[in-house]
Amino acid sequence: MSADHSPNSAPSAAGAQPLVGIIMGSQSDWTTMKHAADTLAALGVPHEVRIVSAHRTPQRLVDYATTAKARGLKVVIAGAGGAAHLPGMAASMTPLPVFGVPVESHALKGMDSLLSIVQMPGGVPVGTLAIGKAGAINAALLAGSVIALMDPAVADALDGWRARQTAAVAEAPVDDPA
Ligand code: RP5
Repeated sequence: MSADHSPNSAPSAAGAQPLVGIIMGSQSDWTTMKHAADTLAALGVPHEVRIVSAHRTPQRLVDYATTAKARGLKVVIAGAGGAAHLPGMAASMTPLPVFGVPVESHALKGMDSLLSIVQMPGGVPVGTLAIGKAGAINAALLAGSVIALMDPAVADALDGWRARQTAAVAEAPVDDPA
């Protein structure tokens, strides 16, 4: 994996074919979407990260979504906030599974993002995750589960991730868990 996970960075592993594309509507979404990139990196899933705005760069969105499958991507993770049309528009232009992450907005705390992403018309699915960090992590875990169907190394990494998560949960609470 590359250490540079900033939006518009090169594919995550030098020379590796990205299997998951992470797109987001704005640089301001990166704080949230970085959790998806970090989780994919932990699973060893090659990925790419791009800023693609449904409203500010519509042609970039068309180009990205219509070429995603041919470029070898297997899953798209799309994060956006407010009038969050990016995941749905991406889903309308690619047959790949699209997981949508509602980014927490200032005005409405991400409820606008959530409803914009989840209320897709029948026939154009977006798998919608939770608002914010948890949604970004879970989108990456779901993407990893898809890749694991065809990649035993990723399946093993996913099993290990779950086992470590379980092992990290204490039997009983303490006053100061620092
Ligand atoms: C959306 O508008 C982006 O996904 C972002 O969450 C929100 C605000 O964007 P900025 O004004 O911070 O660029 O398109």
